[in-house]
Amino acid sequence: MPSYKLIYFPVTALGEPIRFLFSYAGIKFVDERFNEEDWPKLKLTMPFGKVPVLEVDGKKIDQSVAICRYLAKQCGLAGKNNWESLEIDATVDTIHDLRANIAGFHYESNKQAKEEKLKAAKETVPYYLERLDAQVKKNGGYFVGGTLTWADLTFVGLLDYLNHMMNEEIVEKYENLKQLQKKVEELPTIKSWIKKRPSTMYQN
Ligand SMILES: N[C@@H](CCC(=O)N[C@@H](CS)C(=O)NCC(=O)O)C(=O)O
Repeated sequence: MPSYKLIYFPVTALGEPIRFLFSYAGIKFVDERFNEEDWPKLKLTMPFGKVPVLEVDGKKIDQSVAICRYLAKQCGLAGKNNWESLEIDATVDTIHDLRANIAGFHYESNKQAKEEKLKAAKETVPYYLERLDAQVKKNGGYFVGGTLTWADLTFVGLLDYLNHMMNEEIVEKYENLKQLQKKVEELPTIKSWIKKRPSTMYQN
């Protein structure tokens, strides 16, 4: 088994689906969280100046979604066939489209532009959530194939960050997504990770 070190800010956000996957798979990893003030110097050492970055036996690799896919393949969460793998990839990309939409508003510094982006997000977010909720309903309580995949861990892993940015519980009105969240958070390995993980500004 290679040695793994995950390097990220001391928050959940893009790091958390990766941490969920390590925990689910029972793979040991070093959860390296650096202080904000160390970032400018550390940034120079990252492949594309961004994190999360995973070190695998000392080799650095970036892109959180690619890292999740790599881990999911190792623990049987990447679909039963090529079609399911494609469906999972598409779902994860959709979840990140939703995240980008919310982040576009949250990180906007111009007051007027922020208000406009919030107004747009108030329409776009339900558009995505209705469809994601219907997808879970249609697929027996999970996003793809009637069983747990890394799309489910991605969504639930990112949820507190999305809630933080929207300043509300975004799945509150979506029964199937709510049940999915509950199911994932109650998986014994995820439950024990959530219990032991360091507290961050995005956690409930
Ligand atoms: N597509 C990349 C996005 C990475 C990214 O935008 N990371 C942000 C933190 S969430 C970052 O490194 N920001 C600091 C910077 O750009 O200096 C991924 O999913 O890993």
